[in-house]
Amino acid sequence: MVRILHTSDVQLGAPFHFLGSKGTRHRQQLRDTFQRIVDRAAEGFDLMLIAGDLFNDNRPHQGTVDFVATQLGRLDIPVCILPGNHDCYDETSVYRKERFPGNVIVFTAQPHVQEFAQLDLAVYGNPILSKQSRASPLRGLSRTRGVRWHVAMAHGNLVRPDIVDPPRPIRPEEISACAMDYVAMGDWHAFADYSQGDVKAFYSGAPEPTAVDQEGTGYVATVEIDENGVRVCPQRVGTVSTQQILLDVSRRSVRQITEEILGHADPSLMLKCTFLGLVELGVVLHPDDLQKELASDFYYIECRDESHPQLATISTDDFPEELVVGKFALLMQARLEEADDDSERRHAEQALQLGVALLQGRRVL
Ligand SMILES: [Mn+2]
Repeated sequence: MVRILHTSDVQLGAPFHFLGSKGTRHRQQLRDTFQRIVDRAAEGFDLMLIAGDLFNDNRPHQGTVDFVATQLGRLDIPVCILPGNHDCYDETSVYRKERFPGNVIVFTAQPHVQEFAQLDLAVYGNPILSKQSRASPLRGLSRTRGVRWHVAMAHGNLVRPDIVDPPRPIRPEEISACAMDYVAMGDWHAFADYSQGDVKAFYSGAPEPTAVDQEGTGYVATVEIDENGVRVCPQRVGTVSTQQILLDVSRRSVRQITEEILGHADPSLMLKCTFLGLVELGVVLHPDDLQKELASDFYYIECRDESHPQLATISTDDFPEELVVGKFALLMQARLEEADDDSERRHAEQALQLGVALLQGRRVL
């Protein structure tokens, strides 16, 4: 039996600007998780495949390159690296500038074929040559070697009816036609099975999320191949999870909204929280302030306000027309109706909420 550990999209060295002061911490988390993947690979695997985007770009700090070399050099099994779109094999490629340990094979030929006689197995793959490349990652790959097992690496986007003309397209019929025993896919960050016909094909997904809206990250794929077939399992390696929630803020105070978000508090969770619904007139939500206030209760929290003021309340007794607040509310309502686009409308809504709150004597700024 041959045992393969398949990972991809680690994106070591990414700056994670969106995480602000926590960016450094997440960069370190990616390293720690990669180190754990290497530990895992040392536990009885015969081969490690990295199906693209190991590095976030072609200009990683020397420390990041040295880290990768040290980690992969600890293994006494071969490691195949396929350049992805982030770390593409162009003139500036990190794989041209740097030397990696002897057990590491970087796939640079078109196509690259590497035979492992002791495993009776060959690995095939096309590196991504430029960030703009639109070529099929599986082009020209077929079982050309006289070994028992055939495995391909492919970094690109599976073509589905809901995704029109993606770059680096991997068409389902190409997967079945290549007749490999296994296709190790990279580029998508969620673990997923896209096997076609007799060919097993999986995205391993990224070991940690690199954005707040990524779901299904945190795994490597472990692959066992023998005469009984190919078995693929996800194995959890990640420490950070992501969640997106829609929060209806209708008839709720800022305090109630805060408490509801805190119900999800988890120091290993990246949470994206979108406010929806019709908020009471004069209740002002400050997503940025909420993010700051709740930052220590989460790995990362992002709040977006997509709620709208409840305009039906303008003509009630709370906003009599003879008072300034009533006149202001009616004026802003007219602005809202005249707004030409979403951003103008949004501005008018925010002005309405803020103005009413201020005219009611609340401290909101
Ligand atoms: Mn990619």
